[in-house]
Amino acid sequence: MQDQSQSVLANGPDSTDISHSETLRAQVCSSSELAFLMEAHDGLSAAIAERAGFKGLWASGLSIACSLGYRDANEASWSQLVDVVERIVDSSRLPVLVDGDGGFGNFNNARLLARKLRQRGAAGVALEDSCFPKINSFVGDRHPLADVDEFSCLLRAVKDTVADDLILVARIEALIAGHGMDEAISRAHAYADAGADAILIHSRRTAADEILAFARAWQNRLPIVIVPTRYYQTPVSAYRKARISTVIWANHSMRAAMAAMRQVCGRIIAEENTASIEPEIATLDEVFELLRYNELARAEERYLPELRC
Ligand code: SPV
Ligand code: MG
Repeated sequence: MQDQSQSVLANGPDSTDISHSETLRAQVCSSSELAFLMEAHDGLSAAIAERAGFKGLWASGLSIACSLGYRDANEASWSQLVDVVERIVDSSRLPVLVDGDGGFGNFNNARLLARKLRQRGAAGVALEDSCFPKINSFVGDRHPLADVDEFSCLLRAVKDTVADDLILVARIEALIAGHGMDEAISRAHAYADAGADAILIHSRRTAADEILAFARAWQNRLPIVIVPTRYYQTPVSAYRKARISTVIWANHSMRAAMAAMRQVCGRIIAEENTASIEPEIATLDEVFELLRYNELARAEERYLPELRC
């Protein structure tokens, strides 16, 4: 049974003895166990993921953009991202790996982003070698890659700025951009040399063949992180066998929420009544319990004694 007094709205990163980055490093970088990171795009989705039993969170650029009504094309600013990350961090005790896109500019923007993410209690940042403004990896065919030397220097600048306070995941978009495995592997080596802690290799195929081929060629020089959004049919046993380090379930809470909201809106429009949907949606008591309204009531007893009369 989870300690409910700590689960949601804890005091952020200071409330734990071990730093979030150490926890994430243990999961992503030094564990022989396959780790899972669950997408969160706000405080509520973070709290729900923690309650479900996940041990780490992915602050997804796509899902955060979507929840703000933006496209995943750097329409949300870095400061909007940082603000949402703060809510995610504050709403669970889990380490949060933040999707930092391409760093929102050059090395200077990327190291500023990393510094701000550290201040807000993130555990790590993933930076991808796409050009600003990026577009989601599954949209269209135009995915120009950043220059490998420039992106390596950007990673170096981030590492020099945040050292081990944030896990630095270098994400390779070469396969998304239509380049071959050689390009992906040579970029991975360049990013490892630049100080990355782990490599995220992304693929838009519906089978995991590219990812597994990458893992074979890479030979575990650094831990591998994957995002099986399109190749969801592959069982995770294949990733364990390939010694993949971390699987990110990148957008499933956002998509589940979208489907549920669409359905409920449609039914209320059609039925002009909520009676039939009541049994299918979260009760208000569940909302109050998850967000620990009881803690507030106890605090009022303590700090607002006049309420007693
Ligand atoms: C995200 O969740 O924003 C990601 C993963 O970057 S993907 O959408 O698959 O590119
Ligand atoms: Mg993204």
